[in-house]
Amino acid sequence: MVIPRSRHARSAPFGGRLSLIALLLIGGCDGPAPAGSEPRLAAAADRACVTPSDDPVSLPGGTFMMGQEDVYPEEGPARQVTVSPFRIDRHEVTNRQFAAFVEATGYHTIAEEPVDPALFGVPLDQIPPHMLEPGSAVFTPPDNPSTQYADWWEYVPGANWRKPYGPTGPDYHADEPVVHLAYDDMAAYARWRGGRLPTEAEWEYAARAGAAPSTEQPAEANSWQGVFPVHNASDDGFDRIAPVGCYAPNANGLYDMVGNVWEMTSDVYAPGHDPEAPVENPKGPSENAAYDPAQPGLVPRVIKGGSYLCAPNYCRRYRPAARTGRDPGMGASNVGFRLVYEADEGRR
Ligand SMILES: [Ca+2]
Ligand SMILES: [Ca+2]
Repeated sequence: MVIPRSRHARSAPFGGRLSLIALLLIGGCDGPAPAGSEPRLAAAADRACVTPSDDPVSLPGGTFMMGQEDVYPEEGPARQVTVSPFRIDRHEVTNRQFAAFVEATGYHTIAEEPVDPALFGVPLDQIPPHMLEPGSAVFTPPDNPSTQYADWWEYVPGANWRKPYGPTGPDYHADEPVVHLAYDDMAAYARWRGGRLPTEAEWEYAARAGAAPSTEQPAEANSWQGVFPVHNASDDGFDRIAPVGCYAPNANGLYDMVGNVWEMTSDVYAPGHDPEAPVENPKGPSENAAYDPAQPGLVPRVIKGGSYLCAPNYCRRYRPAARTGRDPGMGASNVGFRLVYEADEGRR
């Protein structure tokens, strides 16, 4: 079976596409930045990574304080919300899991398809030719010190989930989270798998696991130690993406909710929570209300929890409340996802 899919019709005008690449670490990230990190490190010898599992964790649901008010403004106001019981993947969706989907369906991801020039909304001769080739945005440390985030994000033709660092880089690692997927790619996988993308409320409830909000950089999460992007100390054992399950799980038994890769949710993004929104199983604002000042003209989706690139001096988003908007029409090398399943639903 070949699952039809299309590039997200509402995404990727020229400015949006460029701004996406520039904003992958995302709006409100404080911090400047000069240069250089080293190639991938092997797993730290003292980190024992669990074997990935297809079995989700059942959560009872409940009432919790969603949001945080002492870090970035888009995370507030905090408010009490309730989510119903559901099940959730123990870890980010891995390349091995996504490969099984591709093998079963023949699915081609959006990053593997040429880019429609019409999506840019400008004359053809104004579009950089390489941006019309299949590809995706890859974190590429600059050769020289820089304070411009556009200097460390690069649109790399040939980058996709199979070749996450581009055509000259290594193949995917089976146990690492799949990256370079657009929203529609994730949704197609979810339909095949019998799950769905979590709402932001479900994701944050699962990630918080009853703990109080903190502003500290967690020890048990793949983030960035040192001054981003000048020096990646890799004290946590990985200077790039880690295989799933190499850090201790949270109190819900979930791995890498915070850090490693950002995780997509089904909510559309607006900068801040609506204090008037429903408190029972909130699903975020309507598409008409979606707005990201950093990406005007797009209908961004909320991504959660930060990535391996989040450092104390830059993008302190290694927290459950952390959120930012993402163009759903294009993937990147630091964004993945996991699925949720209805509590009473069978699973293939
Ligand atoms: Ca790290
Ligand atoms: Ca994560």
